[in-house]
Amino acid sequence: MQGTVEDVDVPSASDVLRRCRELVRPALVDAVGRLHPWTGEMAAYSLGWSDTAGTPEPGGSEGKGVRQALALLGAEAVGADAACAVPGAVAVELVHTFSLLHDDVMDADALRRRRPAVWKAYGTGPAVLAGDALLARAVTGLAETPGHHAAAVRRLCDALNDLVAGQAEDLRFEHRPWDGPGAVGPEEYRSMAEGKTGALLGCALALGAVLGGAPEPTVAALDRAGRHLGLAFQAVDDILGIWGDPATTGKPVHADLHRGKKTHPVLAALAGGSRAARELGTLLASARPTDAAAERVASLVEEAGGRAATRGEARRHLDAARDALRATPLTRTAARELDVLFAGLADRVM
Ligand code: GRG
Repeated sequence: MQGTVEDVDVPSASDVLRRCRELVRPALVDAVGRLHPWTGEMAAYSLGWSDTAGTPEPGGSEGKGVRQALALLGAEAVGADAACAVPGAVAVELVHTFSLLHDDVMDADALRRRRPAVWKAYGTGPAVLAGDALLARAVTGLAETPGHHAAAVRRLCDALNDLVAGQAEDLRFEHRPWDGPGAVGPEEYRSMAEGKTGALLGCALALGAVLGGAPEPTVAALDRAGRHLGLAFQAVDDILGIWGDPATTGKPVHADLHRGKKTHPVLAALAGGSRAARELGTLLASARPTDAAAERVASLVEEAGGRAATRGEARRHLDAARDALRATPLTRTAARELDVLFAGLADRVM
């Protein structure tokens, strides 16, 4: 994730993420330190700070920190100091961590950020409880923030409801057929992805603006930009789930194919109606793919144009996210950093 050559004074997406992680880290450590020691240990493990014995692991398997960065940049973009958005950044990062923890339980995904998922390392019950603790801490921390806290909590709660709805759709789609009248359509996919992924990215940007004292139209524009970014982000996530390198993504490849997840590349491939699409449809209708069949499914999806169509989808939502930013008066430096970050996330490999 690099800055462009002509923007020598604009940091790369990785630089932006690193700067924001460093600003948020003390408050995030403080928030996790307020949890019950057992849930705190699991939270620290899931954040990549320690191993399963609670021993600190500097340089462990941290996430990218996208949501915390968006919250800080949201505040800077409306002319406020990033410090005012730190409680919002902590809240969205805790909610994100919580949602990954519960998602891994629901999907029975054993690997996360190159390590055993929390439920694999500690057990399902403890992992669910650690997620609950993170959610409770996220809401409490934001409610305790002086100034604008009611509007901020409201924003977070709206995003939480969207997340639940998106996740519900995602799980229900697994039981829908691949084609015919019950098949998942493009609009249904989009609504699911916006809820599951876009809502929290939009909320992160909007929270920064709320805590920075921005007027409602600016907050709404940043929320819109984040939601489009989320749709691009989810499209890329779907691509990485089929063609990503597990050593880089830290997650097993083809897990979505094995579960019958209705991801964008597969849906787009099937919609093409080509010979490869018909073979793909037959293969998917026969059974959940085994490892060998998943390889064949992946190449048919590619041949039927599913990967290219999903790249296009990511590009369209990235453009829409940038348009939403450009239509809003924002400070120049933060707007450029957001632009670089958005582009880096749409091109990411992890
Ligand atoms: C909010 C009450 C409530 C429930 C949550 C479990 C659940 C319901 C929702 C799942 C949402 C989910 C896990 C969506 C996937 C979003 C996504 C693409 C995650 C990957 O994000 P990255 O790449 O991860 O930013 P890192 O590891 O970098 O932090």
